[in-house]
Amino acid sequence: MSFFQKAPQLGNQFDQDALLREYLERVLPREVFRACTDELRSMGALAAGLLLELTRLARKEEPQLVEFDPWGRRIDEIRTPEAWRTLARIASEQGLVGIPYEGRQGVYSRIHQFAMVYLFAPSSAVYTCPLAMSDGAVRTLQSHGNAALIDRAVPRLISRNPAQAWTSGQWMTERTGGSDVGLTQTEARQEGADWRLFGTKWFTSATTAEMSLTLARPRGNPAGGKGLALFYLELRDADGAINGIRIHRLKDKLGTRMLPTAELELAGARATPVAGLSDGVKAIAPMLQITRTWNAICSVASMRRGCALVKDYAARRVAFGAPLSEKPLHVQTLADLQARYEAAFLLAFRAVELLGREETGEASESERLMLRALQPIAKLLTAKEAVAAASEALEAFGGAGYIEDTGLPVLLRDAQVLPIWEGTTNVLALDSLRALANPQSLAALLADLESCASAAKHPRLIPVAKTAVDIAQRAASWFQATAASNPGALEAGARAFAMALGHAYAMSLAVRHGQWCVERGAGTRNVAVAERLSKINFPLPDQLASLENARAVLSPPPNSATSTPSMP
Ligand code: MFK
Repeated sequence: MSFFQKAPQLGNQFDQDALLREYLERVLPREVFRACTDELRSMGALAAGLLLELTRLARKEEPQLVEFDPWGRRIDEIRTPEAWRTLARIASEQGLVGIPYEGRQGVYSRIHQFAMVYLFAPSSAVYTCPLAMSDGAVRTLQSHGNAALIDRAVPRLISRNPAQAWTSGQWMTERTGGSDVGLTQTEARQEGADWRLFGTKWFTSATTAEMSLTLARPRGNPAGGKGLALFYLELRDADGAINGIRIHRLKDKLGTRMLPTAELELAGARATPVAGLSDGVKAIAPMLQITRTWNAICSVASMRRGCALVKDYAARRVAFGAPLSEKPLHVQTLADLQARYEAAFLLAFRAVELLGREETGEASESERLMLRALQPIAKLLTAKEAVAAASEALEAFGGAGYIEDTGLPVLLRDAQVLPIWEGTTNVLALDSLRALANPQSLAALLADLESCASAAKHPRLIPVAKTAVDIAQRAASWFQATAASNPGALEAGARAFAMALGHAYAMSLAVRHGQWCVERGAGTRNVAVAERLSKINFPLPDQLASLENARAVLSPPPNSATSTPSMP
């Protein structure tokens, strides 16, 4: 008789997600939890049904750039499939950008929003990208208080009416690079009352947006990030004519292929300064803080999707005489995936909680400092974890995980962008040093970590709490000693430092969550998660080989040829 493997199945992604429900019950007042439940459940159903089908359709028909109309006029139009546009409609109807600005759940509105985003993201064909940038644009415009731009753009960006809703781009990357934004070459020239932009943007994500925030250097300004200014522009006028922009091509990317990412030229695009004519990097930072939070939540959502698929499949797939779910080595692998996902979840949502408190004026000074430090740490750790998890999840399917029409490989390809865009792991590690340069920030983070760890009463949680505090204190001691004495070693250890500190903090959050679950009679599953996390090693910076060793490893062998290798 022929044998066919069974495909993994997804049920309602809210009902099947024990961690999400426990977490929301813990952090939300009962009436807020009740108020959000119906919406979350219906998003959970969409994520396993209609959205999943739209994603499958969107993948079949990638966006196309149409440069000219049939009569030779330049139109620079990006055509997206019907499925992508339906995803856009659903996102706006569900208020995925609007929820925190509507503020129905007060200080909990960001948790409400990001719980919805978390359910939406893995079935969204990466429509989360334009949403993240739109959210970041609202926050940026509001934080600069430019009333005319706020009145014009914000109601559209947060609209639940798809016919009125806009999305925003965030054009920061040029040929000079995506990390060192101070090298931006785009020039802003004043012509009468107008500002016009001239330059090339090398990566612009979701270029179908109606507006964008971008950086340009007003003519005569000095080099570097301080000489840049933040500009607002609209891509088309009321008649649909493009605003001095030429779209050169769509990027041929490893993943996120449903998302139109373009290389474009600003050839006199009309633009408006958002916040003065200098300090552009600082002015766009509010955008980064929001999009990096989206990135962390989308990373966690990707990990959750991998876990859900793999767990379901393991119960169906029989090999060597038993379901995979009964095989000891497979059980170990799946438990690692699940525990690491739960740590990432708690870390990312902690950043969300603090963001909500900051935006509603409820955050204390220590919470504000902690949030600033936690954002880069949460972004970098969850993104790295998401790639590793996607790779492991594919492997758990054997060969099927490598076959396109199972829909599995896209999980890995789309995850790989998460540690790249919105700042690479190393750039974010350096940003965490920037944030922690204020000694009160590290003190605030450590105090919160210790407070979470001190929730441990269950005998199995007490040693986990101790491990979390020990790791954090060792990381902090290294940071304080090295920052004062050896900037080179500080930079070289920044990634290990941020990862270890993030892991220790996540462990302390898992301790607090595990204790809460025990106390409400929900069993010891979360205790087991915390115990497993305490066995995972993230090397501390003082355990790494030194920078001198790294340089020695990379030094040319004696008498080596000096010819320059070329790309294939
Ligand atoms: C799924 C959801 C994801 C959505 C994805 C959307 C699509 C993605 C499209 C993109 O990827 S867009 C490109 C994203 N690009 C980046 O994230 C840039 C990465 N590079 C950095 O973040 C660099 O660290 C940075 C450009 C900020 C370094 O520039 P500088 O000019 O060397 O920064 P500097 O001089 O240290 O800081 C300038 C000011 O900004 C300082 O303030 P002061 O002038 O008051 O001292 C900094 O404190 C402030 N600043 C820098 N980073 C900050 C910040 N403030 C708050 N938060 C930050 N993160």
